[in-house]
Amino acid sequence: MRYYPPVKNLLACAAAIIVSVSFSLASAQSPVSSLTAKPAAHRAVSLINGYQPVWWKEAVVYQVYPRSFQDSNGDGIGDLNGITRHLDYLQKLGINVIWLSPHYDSPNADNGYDIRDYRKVMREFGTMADFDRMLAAIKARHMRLIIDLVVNHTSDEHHWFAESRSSGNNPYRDYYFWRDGNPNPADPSHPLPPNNYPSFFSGSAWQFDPATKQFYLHLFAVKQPDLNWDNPKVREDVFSLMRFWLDKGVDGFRMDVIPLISKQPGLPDLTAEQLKDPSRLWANGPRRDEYLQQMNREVLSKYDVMTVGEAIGITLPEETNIINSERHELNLVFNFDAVRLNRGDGYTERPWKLTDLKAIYDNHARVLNKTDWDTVFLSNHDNPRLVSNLGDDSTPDYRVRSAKLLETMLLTLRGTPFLYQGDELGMTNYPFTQLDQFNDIEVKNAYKAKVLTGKMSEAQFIAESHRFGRDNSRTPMQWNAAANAGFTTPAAKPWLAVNPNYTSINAAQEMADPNSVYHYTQRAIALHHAHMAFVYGDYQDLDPTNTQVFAYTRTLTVPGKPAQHFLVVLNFGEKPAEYALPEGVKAGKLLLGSVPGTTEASTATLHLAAWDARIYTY
Ligand code: TEU
Ligand code: CA
Repeated sequence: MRYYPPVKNLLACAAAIIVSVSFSLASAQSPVSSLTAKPAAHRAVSLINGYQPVWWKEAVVYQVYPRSFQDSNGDGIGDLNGITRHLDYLQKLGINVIWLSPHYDSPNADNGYDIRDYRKVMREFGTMADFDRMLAAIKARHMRLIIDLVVNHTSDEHHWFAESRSSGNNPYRDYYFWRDGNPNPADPSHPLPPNNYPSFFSGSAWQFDPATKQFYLHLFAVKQPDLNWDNPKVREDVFSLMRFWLDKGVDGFRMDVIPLISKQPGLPDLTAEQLKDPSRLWANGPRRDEYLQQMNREVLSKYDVMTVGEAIGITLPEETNIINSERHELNLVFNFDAVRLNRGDGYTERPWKLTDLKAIYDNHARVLNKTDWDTVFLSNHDNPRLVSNLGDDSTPDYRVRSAKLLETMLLTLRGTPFLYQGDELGMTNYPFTQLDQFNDIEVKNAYKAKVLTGKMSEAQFIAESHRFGRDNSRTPMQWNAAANAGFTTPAAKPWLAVNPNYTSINAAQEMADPNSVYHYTQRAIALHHAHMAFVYGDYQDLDPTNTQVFAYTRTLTVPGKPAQHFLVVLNFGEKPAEYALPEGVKAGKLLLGSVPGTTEASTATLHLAAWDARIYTY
């Protein structure tokens, strides 16, 4: 009997093992992604290396930022029909779950993270019929779709907020946080904010509303008022809109800033120390787990879904409360340790060493239990381009190699990998030189707060925003070398400028080049799917103190079968390295190498070129 056939239906297979009969494993031949929907509680499965096998643990996820993926109608804005057009591309790449950034009706103060109507599709993105067609086309390819759930806040144009702000005794008043201001001795007609909370997007987190002469709380933009989850009616309304999309057939949610839904009781002032904390640990309150458990009980447990929470403002040990499967909250969280490794406060750079990165994954392996599951997340729409951030985009050759190295890491570390659109092409940061090239509210607000107040020079501000600004990863997908990179029609004006390097970095060219980042990523994804050791295998860092080479093994042992051993070696930097493997580990058969022409195999000493990445089995 085959215990873990590559890219096969593990659940059906495991179930077959349990009943231990010799019926045909035909049911195990379908891909993982075609599992029939069944609530987790009803599954009878045997564990693999102590882990309960589930489709979302085996998935490779790809994030689509719809505004920047593909414009189908020449208005310069990406849309749902544009996504549908490229589903074959995504299928060929090998991913099996799409995470769609917000597609709901929104005035776009924060590109859709400010929702006006949760049951409508954003007009610029298309219609509900377009959504349904896209979803059906995704399912027809045996892929799945998770959508963004942004429910810490709404748009100020949501009808709940319109009602809420209209009077102090409106039934929706308590859907948001309204507070009296503090007296302002210097100017009694302009009260001061109720407390000293800063907004994530600069300035105070409180906005005075003249209609009722109170302030409302907005941890993000002024146009993103925070919902009051302490009000049970808010929770019911959110659960209801979740059911609306689940009943349509979506396969789960990525949950925006989910730890923030519970606030500190009484909203006390932050201490000086809390105010300085760049990870904002003050921002999540004591009822978070209670609310997530209620959401699980009343909604999530009734569907076969994947849920991933954006774990902003919480520590790794705290995160395990959310992802521990016995606590029935969410499946996964995004942990920011790696992606913010090189970041100080705001957009400032913090020097980092490879050993810091290793320590993160080592720590995850130690802190997370068999009942938990990790994500591997190195980039998204809020962070710089992967290759520009952690690799080297200074020469074409290093760009390609370091992009491949980072994709290798993403697809072989322990946890469900999340790829961000364009990283499979090695797309880079944009060469920003001036403020008017940015669209992002985070940058615009920071400019007002920092440069216009004289706290920072214009030049330094542009340099920092170029390094870490969110628009770096939001420039349009580079599909081909035609004008506007094939993102929109040549005559249109894209909502955000295309990176000028599109003539040399684009999908068409990379699909024609067997040595491209695209083909390499495709092969790395195929390896991830083919060998369950990359999913359920143990992780062992071979050399935690080595400052240049990151070498680790993934090992899967299943009773009665030979163990599967994989070795991943990553040379982080341009300096070549001779690397002697420790006792007991071999570079056996070479499965994948980032440098074309590499043949080195069956050896205990490796000769690594600049940004060399290799995957071996032994
Ligand atoms: O992001 C929250 C978050 O992590 C950001 O505040 C991030 O720390 C910052 O932008 C980094 O510079 C989520 C969404 O992913 C983001 O796009 C939204 O703007 C934000 O929530 C508000 O919904
Ligand atoms: Ca469009």
